[in-house]
Amino acid sequence: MESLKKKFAAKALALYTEMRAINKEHGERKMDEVVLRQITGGARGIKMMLWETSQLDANEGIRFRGYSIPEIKKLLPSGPQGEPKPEGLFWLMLTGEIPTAEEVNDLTKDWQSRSDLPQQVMTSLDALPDDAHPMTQFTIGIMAMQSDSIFSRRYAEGMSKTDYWDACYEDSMNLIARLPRVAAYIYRRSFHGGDHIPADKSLDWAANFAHMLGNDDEDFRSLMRLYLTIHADHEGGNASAHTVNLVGSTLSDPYLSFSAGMNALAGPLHGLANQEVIKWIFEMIENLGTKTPTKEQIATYVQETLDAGKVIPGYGHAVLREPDPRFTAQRRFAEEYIKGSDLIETVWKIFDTVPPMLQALGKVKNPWPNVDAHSGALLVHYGIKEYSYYTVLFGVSRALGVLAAGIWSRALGMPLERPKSVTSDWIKAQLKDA
Ligand code: FCX
Repeated sequence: MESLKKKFAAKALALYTEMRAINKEHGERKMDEVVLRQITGGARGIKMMLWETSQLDANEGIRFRGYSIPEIKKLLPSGPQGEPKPEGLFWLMLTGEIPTAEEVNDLTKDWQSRSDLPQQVMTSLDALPDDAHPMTQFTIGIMAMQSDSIFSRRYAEGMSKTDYWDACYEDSMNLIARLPRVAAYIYRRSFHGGDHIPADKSLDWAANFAHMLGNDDEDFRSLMRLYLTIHADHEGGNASAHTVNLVGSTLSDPYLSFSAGMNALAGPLHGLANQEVIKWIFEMIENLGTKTPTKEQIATYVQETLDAGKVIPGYGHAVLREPDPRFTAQRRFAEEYIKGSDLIETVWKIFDTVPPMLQALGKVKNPWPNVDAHSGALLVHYGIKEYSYYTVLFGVSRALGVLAAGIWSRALGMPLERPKSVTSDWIKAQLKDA
């Protein structure tokens, strides 16, 4: 895949030079101000990181290199039913350009050629109990490949700083190529008695993943193309992306930094929310004794969840202040491809019910659904009912964004990340002095 690498190298070198000059001339320019609430409140909104691959607007949602989700759906090369191929998004995030169908096909072939798993991945996973959480298996599967890291090997051999991005690119391409196989292996060993399905090298990245999971329905392939595209990146400050960035800044290789990020994605306030949503809906259905709850019944159940001191999974966001366009894209998919699903109707009724109730609490900054509110119901429809697996799918997609961003970081020569912490005594002293 020399064309992608060459194209990236040219763009990265130009930006490296430009940013050096900008830093030199404007390095002391004030770009932000920090208030106490941000220090004690999870660093919300503090601008402290360069992240080329995407940017999040609180009202509009995510843009990948300037393109919104509807634009991506229209412009990127797609599968037979028109859903974008994630390969195209990866290309866009690295180069800033919309690739041609031929460029995307070449990238598919490149990833296929890199996708064979070393035996130690299967051996490591098979040593775990079948019921180990799929996200635990996922990080162990990733770490089992770390001994193959080109970046770590070349660093030990004395690689020059100017070659970091090249080694990082090769590791990232290998890792992305292999992740669907690792993830499918986990799914089949955990939920299908170890009855594994060999890869089909004639298929694109997402369709092959769908195939290895065990569903060759063309609609499911389309869902996987869309799903793996829209979960890929959400700028740099979210917990999984920021973790990959932080760990990568120490020059830990992409296997080490990506697996660290997956441990952040595995938290219920982040990626694990996709399993929590469907678990909460299934519990509601069981509790109410009906698969078609009314909005009034849903409202009662929502109130019980809130009264128990719990959050409503799939709702709220640290940055977004409108319904998440990733939720909307999944809703549009369901409207186009799926008819008569009680579960999906329930997701839509929850969407009509929850926001005013969260708003009424007076403290929730964003009462609207996020990406995780819809995905589970789509997956259940296509037979992926084992919800403890859902965050692995999110993780496979997230690799595209965070690893592309990691290649950018190494190419731009980003330094070790080291923000400042303070003690409560320091804060009190500042207030006294003021
Ligand atoms: N249900 C109930 N209460 C909620 C809520 C929800 N969905 N969302 C926020 N709140 C509460 C907070 O718990 C907090 O309460 P407190 O003051 O008593 O501690 C208050 O509202 C203010 O929180 P807010 O500033 O609005 O939200 P944060 O930026 O702190 O947190 C998350 C954002 C996403 C963590 C929060 O909205 C939440 O817990 N949502 C449910 C879990 C979820 O869906 N996570 C997935 C997010 C994302 F899409 C992803 O990463 O995948």
